Amino acid sequence: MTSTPQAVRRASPRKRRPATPAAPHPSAALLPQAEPVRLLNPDGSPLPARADYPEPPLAALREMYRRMVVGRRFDAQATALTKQGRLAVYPSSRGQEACQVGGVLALHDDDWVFPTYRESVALTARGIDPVEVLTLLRGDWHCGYDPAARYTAPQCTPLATQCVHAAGLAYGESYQGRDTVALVYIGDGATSEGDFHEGVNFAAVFKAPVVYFVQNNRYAISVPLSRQTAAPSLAYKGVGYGVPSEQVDGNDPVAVLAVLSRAVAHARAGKGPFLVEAHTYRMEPHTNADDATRYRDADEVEAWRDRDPITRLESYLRTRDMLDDAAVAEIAEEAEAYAARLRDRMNAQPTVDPLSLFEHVYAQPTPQLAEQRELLRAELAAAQEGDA
Ligand SMILES: Cc1ncc(C[n+]2csc(CCOP(=O)(O)OP(=O)(O)O)c2C)c(N)n1
Ligand SMILES: [Mg+2]
Repeated sequence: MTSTPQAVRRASPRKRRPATPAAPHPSAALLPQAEPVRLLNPDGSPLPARADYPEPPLAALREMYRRMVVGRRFDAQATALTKQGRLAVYPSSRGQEACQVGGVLALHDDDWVFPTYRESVALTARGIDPVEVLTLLRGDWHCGYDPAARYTAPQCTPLATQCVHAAGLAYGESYQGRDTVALVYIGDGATSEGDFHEGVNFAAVFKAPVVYFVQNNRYAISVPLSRQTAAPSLAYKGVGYGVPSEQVDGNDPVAVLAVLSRAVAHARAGKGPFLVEAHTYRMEPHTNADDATRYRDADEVEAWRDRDPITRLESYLRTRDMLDDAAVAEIAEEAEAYAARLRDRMNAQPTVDPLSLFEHVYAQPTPQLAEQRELLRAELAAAQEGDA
């Protein structure tokens, strides 16, 4: 029996049209790479070179090392000054030095920095007098340095408000035909604030040249990252606003400088804002007033000690003949002298008059402020009498 035409049709292979390749999703160009960019292993040995993030010049990396070492010594000194009653409070950035210094080195001197309370090391790395940097943290009513002369906004304590300030300044600069870039330092927790989203959105719509640099140090005081976000990376927060982004190993100084340099170049070229998330870790408590043992394990802290950004860069620079024992000792001595000078000058600083808190708030103090001022004045007088 011969087969039916239907059976023949079923047996013959189907001719398929070649599939048209799917167009790339429009957001693909905005998303960060799946893994944080890394150019050094944790032991400082180099990873293969990459075309998208060329290694910064060795001289810049050596200067980065110097500023990181001096910055860490400054940071330890500032913590000690809180114990001596010379500072009201100090948020340490120990462990985050690659981010602190990398952000500054990626900029021109007349680009703007918008720091938070945690960026004292970034500001000293920018060349601002350390006594001026610590003025606010000593409890004074002003930020200590001249923001316009230093192209550096006051250290911002209300979370994320600097995101909108930076968008406005950067937009104003580009509107006036200047190619200034504004770099915003912001923490992981603060990306949950409305001002972060409003700032990023404004900057994107108006193509303001801002680099939003998120130092994800895993905690917002005691709140771990997992309680802040379900996103795979904080850098994903850019895509909804049309902002390209990248994530980087924040304890790899070479990668941090490479990624930030590219982000700054993007903003300076008039392409609008860029978002970088650096994965790093806060080695110390939130501030000297915090007890981090109440919410995190010592093992976790120890694991991050092995990824220290300073020893990582030091061993890399040694293999590239950019550092030897003598140079390391010389930089350590420089850091020691820097801390000693700071200590002496802070000890000579006048104590801040608590009543100055009420000045410069309003031209005409409100009745409530006047009342509070009188209460404080009476309390201080009573305390003085008690001391006598
Ligand atoms: C608008 C506002 N809300 C709350 C606070 C209190 N506060 C100070 S620091 C902080 C945590 C911020 O964490 P993160 O943004 O991750 O920065 P980090 O301190 O880790 O550098 C909070 C909630 C604040 N300063 N401002
Ligand atoms: Mg944080």
